Amino acid sequence: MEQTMRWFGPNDPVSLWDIRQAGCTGVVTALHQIPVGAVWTVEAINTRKAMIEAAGMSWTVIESLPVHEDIKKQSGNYRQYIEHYKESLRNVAACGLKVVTYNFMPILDWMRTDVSYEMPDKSKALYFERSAFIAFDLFLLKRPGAEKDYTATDIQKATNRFERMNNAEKETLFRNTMLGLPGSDDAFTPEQVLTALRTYDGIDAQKLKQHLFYFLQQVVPVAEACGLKMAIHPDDPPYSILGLPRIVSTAQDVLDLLEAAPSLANGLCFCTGSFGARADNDLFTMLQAFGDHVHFLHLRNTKRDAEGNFYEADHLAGDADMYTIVKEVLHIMQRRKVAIPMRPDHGHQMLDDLQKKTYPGYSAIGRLRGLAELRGLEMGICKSLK
Ligand code: DNO
Repeated sequence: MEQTMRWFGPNDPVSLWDIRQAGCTGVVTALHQIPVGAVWTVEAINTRKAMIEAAGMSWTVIESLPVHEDIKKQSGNYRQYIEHYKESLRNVAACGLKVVTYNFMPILDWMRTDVSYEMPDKSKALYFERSAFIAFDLFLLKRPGAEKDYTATDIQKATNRFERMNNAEKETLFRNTMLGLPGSDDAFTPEQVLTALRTYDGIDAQKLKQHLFYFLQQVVPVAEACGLKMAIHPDDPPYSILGLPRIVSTAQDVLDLLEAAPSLANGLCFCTGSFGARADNDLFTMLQAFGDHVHFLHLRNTKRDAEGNFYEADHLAGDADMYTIVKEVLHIMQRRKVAIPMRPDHGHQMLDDLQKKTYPGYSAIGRLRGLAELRGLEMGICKSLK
């Protein structure tokens, strides 16, 4: 696998040299400064590429080339935004890049209730606590009609959970859930979220899928023609939240989107942490089935419990059997004769990083630990296969 780490650009407290010292040959990044929907110019792409190359690495994957909300809703200027997307793809390819990650989650990207959940070794992890999330939805965001999405038991548990929280805990929960998009420092306000949620009235999962399929039918041929691979990131967590449809959560969802635009350029960012947060996703079978379409890997691990909570476990711990997964990835790479880029993800905040301010999940040392473990696992399997 090609070893990479995500870099949020020149403002990231983790430097390119830190990433190089972690043993990476590739960097995963995006032009976060360009507003969603605007064209990425060749000049802007090349400037970023040169920075990465000056640190002795290559820009292996774009994460993400974000999809404008109008495209997801097929509203407003969506046709123009699709044309912009195509132009960005052509520019990216002209600069020699090969893989483009994106997602189709309405409004929000990943969601956690706690970004400094203390582990037994005193490192800090990201955590999704179901009752806290429901409490946020019902009592902090106060989303109209939210009660309809939950059972009476869910609501009771969330009420008890909320009553036990002091004001500081309520504020932290609110801040964590409203963190905004990865790579941005801006949090959403409840009013902004409620207004945005209303714009999805009338868009159910079936409709959102149609919008995704239309988008794919438009952009995949362009990607294919210019030698790019598209890699959609699954929903995180992999189910509907805040009443919004989510449509890249299961094996069936993946089958549907691959069928909608048949091409090897229509592919996946196979995120073991996101898919793995659902007990009914069998990661190994999914990898076997979709191996030809896996163009990027997020190899992180989550630990679920019966209540629907999950935390980010150490990369080789948690519910995903990393040994079986990496072994299958090695088979896929042998068959396809490629090195699939991978990155560790959502490392624990630990050691010196406990004192630093970094993007949640993206401190250096925890990811370095994950990467080192995965690198060793890969080498061990490789040698034993010979
Ligand atoms: C979280 C990331 C996601 C991912 C996007 C891809 O840490 O894995 O935010 O970058 O969903 O578009």
